[in-house]
Amino acid sequence: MEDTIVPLAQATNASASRERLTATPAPARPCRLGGCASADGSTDVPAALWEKVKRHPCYSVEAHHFFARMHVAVAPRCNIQCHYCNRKFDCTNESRPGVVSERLTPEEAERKVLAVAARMPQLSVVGIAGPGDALANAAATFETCERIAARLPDVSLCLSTNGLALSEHIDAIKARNIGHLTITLNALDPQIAAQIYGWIVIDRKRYAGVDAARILLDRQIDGLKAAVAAGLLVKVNSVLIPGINDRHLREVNAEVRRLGAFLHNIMPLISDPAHGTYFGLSGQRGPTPEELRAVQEAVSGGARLMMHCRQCRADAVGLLGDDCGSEFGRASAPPAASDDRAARQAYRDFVDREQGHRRQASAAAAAALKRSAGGGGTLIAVCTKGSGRINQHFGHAKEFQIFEADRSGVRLIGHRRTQHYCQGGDGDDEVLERTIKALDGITVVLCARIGACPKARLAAAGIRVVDEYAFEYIETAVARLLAADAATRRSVADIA
Ligand code: CLF
Ligand code: SF4
Repeated sequence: MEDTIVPLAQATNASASRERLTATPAPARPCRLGGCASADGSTDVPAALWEKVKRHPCYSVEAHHFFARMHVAVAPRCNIQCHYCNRKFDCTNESRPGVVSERLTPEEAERKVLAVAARMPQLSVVGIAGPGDALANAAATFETCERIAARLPDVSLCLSTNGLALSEHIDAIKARNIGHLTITLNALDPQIAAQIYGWIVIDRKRYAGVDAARILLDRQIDGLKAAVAAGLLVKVNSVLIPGINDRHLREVNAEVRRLGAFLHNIMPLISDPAHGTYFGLSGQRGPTPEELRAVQEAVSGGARLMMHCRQCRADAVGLLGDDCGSEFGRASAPPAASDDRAARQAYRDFVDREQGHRRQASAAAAAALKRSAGGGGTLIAVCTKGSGRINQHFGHAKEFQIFEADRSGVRLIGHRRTQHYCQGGDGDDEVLERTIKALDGITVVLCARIGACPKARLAAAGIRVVDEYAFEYIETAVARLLAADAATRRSVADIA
C-alpha cells in the first residue's frame, strides 16, 4: 500500500514546503493528438466541465496523477457476446484479461467501498465495469449505486456499458446522480460490427450476424444521444482490432465528437489464445504500440482522446496503473470509526494546491522547451507512483509512463508495462531483459533511483537512465534534462 499511494500526511508536508509557489494556471499546450483527456486541467475545458472531470482519473490526465477509482464487480451477466471476451475473464471493454477475484452483492460492494475509502483518501470515483455489463445487471448496479451514494455522497459514480440497454435506463441513471458513463462503440458500420460481435440478446431472444450488429449499433447511438441530452459526461471506448476496424475508427471518432461525447478512448485489442476468446483462438492479433499510435494520430483533430487508459480489471482499486485491489476483498471491513470524509477533503485541498504548483511548473517547462528542445519528439519513460513526480525507483516500477517532449511541450502518450526488477534486494535478469524490450524506442528513463548494474545494462542497450531529478515534477525534469543536453551539444560544438 505504501508503494502505491502517497500518504496524506507526507503529501501535505510536501505541499507545505512548496507554499511559496502560487497557483497560476498554465496556458493550454498544443497537442498533435487533438487534446488528450483534459491534459492541462482547468485550462483546456470549460469551467463547468472541469468541475465534473477534475477528480476523475479517467477523464482527466491531471487527475490521474492524484486520484484513485475503484470498481465493484456486481455485474456478472452480459447481454451480448464480443469476440474479444470470455465470460470467465474481466470485461475487456474496461479491463485487462484476468479472472475477477470475486463477484460481489450490492451489500458486499458497499462494505468493500467503505473499507477502501477508510484507507485511501485519494478515492474519488466508484465505477461498475463488469465483469459483465452494468446495465444487463441493472437491479444490482442501481442498488449498489444507491448504497454508495448514501454512505459516500462526495464520491462520484461511474458506469460502463456496451450500450444495448442504455436508452431504457437513462432516467434511472440520472435519478441516481451517476454523472459519468462509458459506452463501448467499436464500429458504425454493421458489416464491420458483425465481425466483432457473436450475438446479442433482447427480451430473451437471441440475434446474430449483421442483423444483431445493426440492432446493437442503433441502440448504442440512441443511448449515446440520450445520455448526452441528459447531461451525462460520456466517454466512448473503442477496441482497435487490426484488419477489422482500424481504418474505420476515424469515422467513429468523428461521430463521437459530433454526438457530443466528452472523450474517445481507443484501446488496443488484448488477444491471447490462453484467454479462450473467439479472437484469441482464431489468431486475431492485437495492434502493436506503433499501430495504436498511428490510429490515434490519424484521428487527430477529432474527438478529444484518452491516452492514459490502463484497461483495468473489473475489480481494480487505486491509482490507474497501480492496482491494489488484491489488498481488499469481500471480507474487508471498514473500521468501526473513521472520519474518512474529512481525510478525503483534506487530500482534495492538498491536490488543489499541488495542481496549481504543478501547472506553474509545467508552464515554465514548456517555455524552457521552446528554447532547448529539438524539432523531433523525444520519447521518455518515467517511473512514478503518482502526484506527477519522478518518485519511484527503477526496480519498483510495474509500468513506465511514456512522455513525448518537443518544442511544443511534454505530453503523456501512453504507458508500457513491466515487472518489478528488484526482488527482495536482488535484480532479476530475465525481468530486466523483458523491460529493455518493453522500452524499445525510448531514449531516456527518468527514475528516483537505479543501481549501477541495471543502469549499465540499459546503457549497453542504448537507453540512458537518469536519476538526478528525483522527486521533481515530470515536466520540470524533462525540460531540465533537454536543456542540459542542449548545453552539452553546444559545448561540444564550441570545442569542435
Ligand atoms: Fe472505471 Fe471506466 Fe469509470 Fe474509469 S475505468 S468505469 S471510466 S472509473 Fe478508466 Fe480503467 Fe481505462 Fe476504464 S483506466 S479501463 S477508462
Ligand atoms: Fe464481455 Fe463486456 Fe463484451 Fe459483455 S460487453 S461480451 S462483458 S467485453
